[in-house]
Amino acid sequence: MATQEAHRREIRLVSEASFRFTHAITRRPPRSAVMGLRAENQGDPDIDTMLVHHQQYVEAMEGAGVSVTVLDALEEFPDSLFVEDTALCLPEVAVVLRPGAPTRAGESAAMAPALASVYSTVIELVGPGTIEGGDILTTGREVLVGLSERTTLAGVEELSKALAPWGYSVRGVETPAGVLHFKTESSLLADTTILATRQLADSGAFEGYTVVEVQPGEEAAANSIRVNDVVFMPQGFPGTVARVREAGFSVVELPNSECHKIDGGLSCLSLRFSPS
Ligand code: CIR
Repeated sequence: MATQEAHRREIRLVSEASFRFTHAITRRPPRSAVMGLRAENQGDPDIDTMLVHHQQYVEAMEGAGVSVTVLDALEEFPDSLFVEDTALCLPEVAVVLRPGAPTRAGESAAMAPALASVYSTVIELVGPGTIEGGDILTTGREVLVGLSERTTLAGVEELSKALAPWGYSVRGVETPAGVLHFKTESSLLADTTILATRQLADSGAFEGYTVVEVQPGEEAAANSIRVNDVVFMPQGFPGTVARVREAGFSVVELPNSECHKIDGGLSCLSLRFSPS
């Protein structure tokens, strides 16, 4: 009986690995973030406000039971606060990625030592493809990778080969034209439940998954993050927050106005993981 119970608990833990996290790595926003990449000009971010929001983000993660490392700001890389794009962290292995934006390519090497301090196995992709973490959605079933202007087929193939020894299945899908990253428009809520914009839900990428659609007009709410028992969502999207609560999830709203001006969502601000 006790063995069966332990086995059931192990299955539950394994299947929740995509949103149960003990650790996170973030990087303090640099003053140079005023020069961060963006598709449209929505005005420069106010860095003092961004720093306040970042601190709130770190405290919210800690409140969800995560031990958070805050790395020093890197002034030479204006987008370096968006650490998610530099690595993929799975329980067994961390993969150092290859950002496709030329101004961001050097951010990965700066992240590698922090990963080596917590993981016994760290792999570095060597190219020639490129792949950014914002295009990678790890579910309870597979690793979905959106092909985008930053993530190439060669990058997806290299990741797929790198993860094969651990039995991960990597599936390349399309990121809609004009959308920065696959996760700009989608997030994991539970193992097989995804929050997505209607555009992405209609793309066919989520066949076999339950999809909660963001309220039309609230597309930026699609970049949220499930962390342990909470879903962190950006402030200002009440219709979508109501839908996520209705679907049975606990929501904590966080301010993200300044990162939004340089196309950054909540997921971009951390690498979240539980090394095994
Ligand atoms: C960029 O264009 O690379 C940054 N300004 C925003 C990166 C957002 N990262 C993410 O969605 N994972």
